[in-house]
Amino acid sequence: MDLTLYFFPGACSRVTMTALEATGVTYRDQLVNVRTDEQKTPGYRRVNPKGKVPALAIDGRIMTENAAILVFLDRQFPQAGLLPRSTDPVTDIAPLTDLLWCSSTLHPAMRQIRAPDKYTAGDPADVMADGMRKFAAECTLIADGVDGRWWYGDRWSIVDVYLFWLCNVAEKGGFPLSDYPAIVDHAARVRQLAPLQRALERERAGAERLALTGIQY
Ligand SMILES: N[C@@H](CCC(=O)N[C@@H](CS)C(=O)NCC(=O)O)C(=O)O
Repeated sequence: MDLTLYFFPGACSRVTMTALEATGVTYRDQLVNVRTDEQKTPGYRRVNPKGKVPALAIDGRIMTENAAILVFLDRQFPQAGLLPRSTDPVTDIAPLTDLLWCSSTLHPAMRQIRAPDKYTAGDPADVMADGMRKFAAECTLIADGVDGRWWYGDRWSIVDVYLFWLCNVAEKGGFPLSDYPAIVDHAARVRQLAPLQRALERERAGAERLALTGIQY
């Protein structure tokens, strides 16, 4: 399978890249410079008409949306254990539910915190405060779910990495993550995961090729 991941260091493509690293598959990476709005150029829109990262080219066909790509990778590379499986059909859907929660609820709330100016032509303070409220409303659930454990129990899954990325970026935007010690502890554990470490290294290499500075790893 020929795979190319379109990514930007620090963006949500970090989760996809970590998943690819966990599978051990060989893939190419292509940095899309979100800082210069490359994702909105006609050239990139020919790759991904939605103008976002991540996008994964699979034998020349494009797949978008983190949640979908992560489920795809889990199905293609079950040995990586990206998501738990169950013979019970309701339990089996739980990981998809969680991925959609990450992408459709947590991500937009986090983005209101991190980039409130993108949502208003006026004062971004109200947008940010609203994002803070929405994110805090979810954090109790996250904290309960990762308190001294991985999200699904004994073993880490890609949902742990997704939650880590969301909370980490929210914190960079000023969210008081230290109010949730269980999440802080979980973040420290996720940071040690070898596939994430390899993804961060690969992000660094990509950024160095373009001489991008100021990216937080
Ligand atoms: N629903 C998409 C959201 C992807 C997304 O918002 N990606 C951001 C980076 S984290 C992006 O490409 N932003 C550039 C832009 O919005 O112009 C997913 O979950 O994959």
